[in-house]
Amino acid sequence: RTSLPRIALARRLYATARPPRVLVTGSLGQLGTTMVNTLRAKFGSENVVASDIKKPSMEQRSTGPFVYADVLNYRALEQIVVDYGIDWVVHFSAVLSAAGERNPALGLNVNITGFQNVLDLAKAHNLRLLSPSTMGAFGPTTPKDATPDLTIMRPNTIYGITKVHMELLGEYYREKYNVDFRSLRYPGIISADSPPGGGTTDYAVDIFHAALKHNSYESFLAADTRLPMAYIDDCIVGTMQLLEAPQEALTQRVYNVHACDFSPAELAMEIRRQHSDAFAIAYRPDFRQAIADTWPRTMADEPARRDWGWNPVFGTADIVRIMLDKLGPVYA
Ligand code: AKB
Repeated sequence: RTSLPRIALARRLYATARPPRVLVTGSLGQLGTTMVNTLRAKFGSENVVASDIKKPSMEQRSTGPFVYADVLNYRALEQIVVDYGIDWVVHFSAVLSAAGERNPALGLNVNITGFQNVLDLAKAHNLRLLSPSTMGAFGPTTPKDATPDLTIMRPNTIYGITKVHMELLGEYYREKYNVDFRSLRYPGIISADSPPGGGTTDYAVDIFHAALKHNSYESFLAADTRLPMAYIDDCIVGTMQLLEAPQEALTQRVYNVHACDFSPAELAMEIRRQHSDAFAIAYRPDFRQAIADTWPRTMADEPARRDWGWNPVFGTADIVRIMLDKLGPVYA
């Protein structure tokens, strides 16, 4: 009689002591490699399964398990979850804003069907699911400054529409089936380690490569297009914080996160200050300008700070310094 609760207690202790087994989809994208390394450092290499439909480099393959995973194939995903005893999924597979406008069918397929598959998997196998959203979920009628979590959301891009769908469906599964869905609305993410893939904020990475290579850059966004941004380390720390936050701490399931904001002209000015007075920038806005024009200039993120400790530390000048330091040797 007395031993049963003890066994239950021991089982609970064992269950909470064991590190989670995490599957990362789209792990070869801009955020995936850093996120996989961070998860492996924390939970052990063998507990983090990286996946993508692309071939990893020898280095990416050498740090732990890597599997082919097409998010459009529910059964194949399910086999990975079962074979590896997955507890948590970080779902990075997505077609970004510019790529989605170039290929709407692909954007709809990956962002809607792919998400539906991991969400159903989370429901069937009791998984925690973190799937990032974006400032691109806002639209032309959203207030542009200090945009709050709850506001008008009528995006006019495939990316934005699919991400609003993702947020609402995730919340629905949370309410209806108790799926542990979590999401954060990323600003533009800046990283020296992996290239961005088809976004409207890609200019803020491309500009550093061009500055070091040619000392000049042609921006596809206009000089004064202010957008929210974050350095990748802040982004990964925040993503880990939300992923690991106790359920009780979360008062909502989708959170804005904002670190800093700048325009192409301001970024160019800081590059001139830190790198070379002669750095030249020209502006030739293309179709991505129309996308950026519908996004916030700044986002309010108090709920993320309050509920799970979002606290970015890198500002514009820090980002410029780090990017120049990291990429400098590549072009020396
Ligand atoms: C994009 O530009 O599409 C992304 C994003 C802000 O989600 N970087």
